[in-house]
Order: sequence, then C-alpha cells, then structure tokens
Amino acid sequence: AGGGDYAEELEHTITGIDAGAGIMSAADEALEVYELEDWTITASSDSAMTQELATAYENEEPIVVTGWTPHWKFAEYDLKFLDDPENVFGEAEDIHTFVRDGLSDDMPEAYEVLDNFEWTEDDMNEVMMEIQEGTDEEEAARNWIDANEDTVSEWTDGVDSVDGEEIDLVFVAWESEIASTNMIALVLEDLGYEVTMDPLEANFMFQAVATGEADAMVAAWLPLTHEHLVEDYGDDMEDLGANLEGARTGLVVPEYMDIDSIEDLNQ
Ligand code: PBE
Repeated sequence: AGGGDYAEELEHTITGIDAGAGIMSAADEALEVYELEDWTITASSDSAMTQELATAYENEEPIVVTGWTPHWKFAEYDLKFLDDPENVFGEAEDIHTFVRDGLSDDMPEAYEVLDNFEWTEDDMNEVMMEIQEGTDEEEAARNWIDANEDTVSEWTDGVDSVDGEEIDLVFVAWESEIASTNMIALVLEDLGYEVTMDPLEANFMFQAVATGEADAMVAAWLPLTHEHLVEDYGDDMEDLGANLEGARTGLVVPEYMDIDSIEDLNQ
C-alpha cells in the first residue's frame, strides 16, 4: 500500500495526544508544510493514543501517531519515525529542569539536587517499562533508585538533609514525565522533603513555576517542543539545564507500514 491508500484507510487522521503538548503544535505545522490539509489530528492523551496504537498493532492495521522517545512504546512494538525532510519536528531534543526564581535561596538543598539531576534515555525507559508492566509508579521509581545508587549519589552527595520542608513539583501526565517526576520526587523525599506532585496541562505547568506557585519541574523539552512556552514564561524562572539528552519527537508508525516519510502520506 502507498501513502494514498493509507490515507483512505486512516480517514486522513493522525492520532494525537493532549492538545497542549508541543508535539501537537508541531504536528499541525507538519500538515501545512507537507500540504496535508485534508488530514486532521485527534486530541486525546498519551494513554488513549497508546491504546489506539495497541489495537491497531494487534490487528496489523495502519496508524499514524504523534510519538516520541524516550517512551516504552518503542520497546513494546516495532515502530519507526517517519522521515521529516523539512525538519518540522527539529533535531534531537533535551529535557530541561526549570525552577522558580528564588529557589536557590529558599531551598538550597533541593536546588542543588535538581541542578545535579541528569540521567539517560535508558534510565528513564527502565522506570517507564516497569510502570507499563503494571508496577505502581512510585514503586517503579523506588526500584530504579535502589538499583542505581551510584547515579543517585552523584546528585545528592554532600547535600544536607532537611526536616519536612514542602516542595511542589508540577508535571504533565506524559509517560516520560510520570517516570522522571516520580523518580526525582522520591530522591527529594529521601533527603527529608515533603513532596507534592501536581499533574497539569503543559502551559499551566510552565505558568505555575513562573509565578512561583510551584517550585520546580523536570519536563521542559527544548529547543523546539516547548519553545513557545519558554518564550512566554522562561524569563520568570531559572533553567537548570538538561536532565536528559537526545530525546526525539515526530510522527510514528508501525514498521509493517510501507511508508518511510511524512511526504508519503501525501501520495
Ligand atoms: N511530549 C512528551 C511532550 C513533551 C514530552 C513530546 C509529548 C510535548 O509534546 O509537549
């Protein structure tokens, strides 16, 4: 089947995630750049998208989703990114940690840990896979910490413990950010913090840190995915740099589909 056949079978539909995700804006732009004006992107959530992907995959039916790595779906299914010759989805992305202004003075211990925090795609995948296989989110994060004491101590060595200070982390319920936020929350708890974790939409996550309502987040994808949010809110918070390098976003399809490029959707 060529892209044209797939277009009919898919009713010109790309399966998206939450409307506020950066990848949704990029996918909208891709429809323009690749002249796919008759296509639409459905908005739902990461978990709804992966359910549709699972169903299509079991039946070997075509499906196009907004996809990214790190994500467990690449371990679970044979998938490929469609080539993006116009580079709408950008090159590799890094995931950055942002904290509210003043955190370094108010909570120097948490600030230091958040500043030190960096791990790899494989690390994040381990937590994500375990959650996907049915382990409770916190337990999966705990298991990763227990198995990676050396890495964690690189972030916490020499940092003083605190006595029940409250710290508020915000995140979006993308599988990748559920994993990272649960993990860093436990590291802070082990240091004596009382941590709350609020799931929000992407723009409210940025807004909460910019206004100081929340203390930190580890979920900013740059340079492209959250560029518009950093433009709006970045001046009012502090960028502590990448906590994970080499993430990627794009349009993703099962390997069994015989198209390779976003352009092929337009045949
Ligand atoms: N994502 C996962 C997010 C960032 C993390 C790629 C779905 C987004 O598109 O905003």
